[in-house]
Amino acid sequence: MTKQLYLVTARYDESENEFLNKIETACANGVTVVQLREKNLSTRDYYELALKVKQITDKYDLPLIIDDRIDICLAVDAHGAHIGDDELPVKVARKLLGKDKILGVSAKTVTRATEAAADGADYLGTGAIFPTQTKVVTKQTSIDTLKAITAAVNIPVVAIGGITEERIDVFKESGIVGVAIVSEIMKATNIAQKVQRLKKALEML
Ligand code: TZP
Repeated sequence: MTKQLYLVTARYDESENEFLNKIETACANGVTVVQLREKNLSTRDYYELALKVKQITDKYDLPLIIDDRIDICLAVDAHGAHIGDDELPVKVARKLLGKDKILGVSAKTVTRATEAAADGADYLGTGAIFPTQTKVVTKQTSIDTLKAITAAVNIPVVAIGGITEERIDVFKESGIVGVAIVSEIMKATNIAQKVQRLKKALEML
């Protein structure tokens, strides 16, 4: 089955228009999901940005997931929200989101993964698999742990962290449904080409 290419956004030193254009290029060239991930915006700014990103994802008929913020997910009627260890308990997040929204949960261990699945997660994000400059990561997640997680749950798992075109091979037979990527796409000099090449690499899994 075709693997998911899950774009997680990051804004660098660029205008909002450039940022939105990058997302649009990625959508036009084959990413299958977009997660808007902002850590330092005010609620109002996050909301306004989410509305703009949703116009793009709607145009390409792609799901939009909002990182960390269930309120913003609901406010802009995004498809779902993604939460990490420091956010609300999974059960509570599920209750707030309702049944119809997608709930993604970060899980680095088998215990966290099985609990999250039991508590209502729709999919898991597991990593960081490789070193990453996008997030401070205290401990990387091994491919063996990733495989143990995919074997332990019956919800989809996406791998994240330092994933590049050249590294996609390592996910052969890992049981993942796809990869989540920030900088390899958002920092690419040619995003259209990068996304197409990542898609090609994913076809080999
Ligand atoms: N969670 C684990 S690693 C990571 C997140 C959000 C960042 C991944 O970014 P990149 O640039 O693809 O390494």
